[in-house]
Amino acid sequence: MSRITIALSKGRIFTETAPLLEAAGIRATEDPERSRKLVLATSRPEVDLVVVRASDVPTYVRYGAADLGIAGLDVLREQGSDGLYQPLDLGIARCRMMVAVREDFDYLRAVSRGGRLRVATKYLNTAREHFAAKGVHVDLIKLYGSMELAPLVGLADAIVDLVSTGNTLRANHLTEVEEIMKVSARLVVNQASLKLKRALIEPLLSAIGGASAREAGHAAA
Ligand code: PRT
Ligand code: MG
Repeated sequence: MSRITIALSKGRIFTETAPLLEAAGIRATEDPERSRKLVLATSRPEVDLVVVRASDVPTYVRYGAADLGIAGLDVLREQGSDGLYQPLDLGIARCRMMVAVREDFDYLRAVSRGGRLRVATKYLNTAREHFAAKGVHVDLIKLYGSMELAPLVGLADAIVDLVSTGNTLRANHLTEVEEIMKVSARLVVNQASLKLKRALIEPLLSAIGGASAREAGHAAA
């Protein structure tokens, strides 16, 4: 019998995905937040979960080390989704990718003067495309986290980062000036797996898709 491996990250993606997987009869037999195991068995003997960094999910799926994966649109857009079939918007882990600056920084003036803007981000490709489309010249500074600090200490004029409640920006006297895109988690599938394991994967996609549509309906109600 063929097996299915699903790659996902712990934290908010795992927490918000768990009810959707449950609808497909998939429940992890151990809590990934507590376990040190990286391969988790599930209530379905033919399905395993692999717990990886959020930004590593597309890599596992692209190479077929995982058949399915759950990743934010931020990660997929930044890395490109070549070789990945992207059938489902799960509507979870929602946030938006924003340009933000210090409250006392005049962004419109800086942009209209045509000078170079220093932008710190971990999303280099997405930021480069966004500012190129606007005709704004930028010097990009790659960071791996805590982007919000960069404008406070003079490392950058602006950041490109994810925002959900806006609390982190407010706490650091930063403000949103542009939305780059709305983000939610997507289910991605390895294209060869989809062909070779269609009989296993298609029912999973419809159970997970059905559950996310029901959750969206409840959220809207
Ligand atoms: O933490 P690690 O470095 O391992 O990886 P990661 O940060 O990519 O993983 P994780 O679990 O933090 O995020 C996984 C995915 O969740 C992201 O790829 C997004 O698609 C999605 N997501 C949804 C978010 C947020 N909301 C979010 N608010 N990811 C990060 N944040 C951060 C944001 O970067 C900022 O620092 O939360 C902070 C802002 O939150 P608010 O509520 O204060 O606005
Ligand atoms: Mg994080």
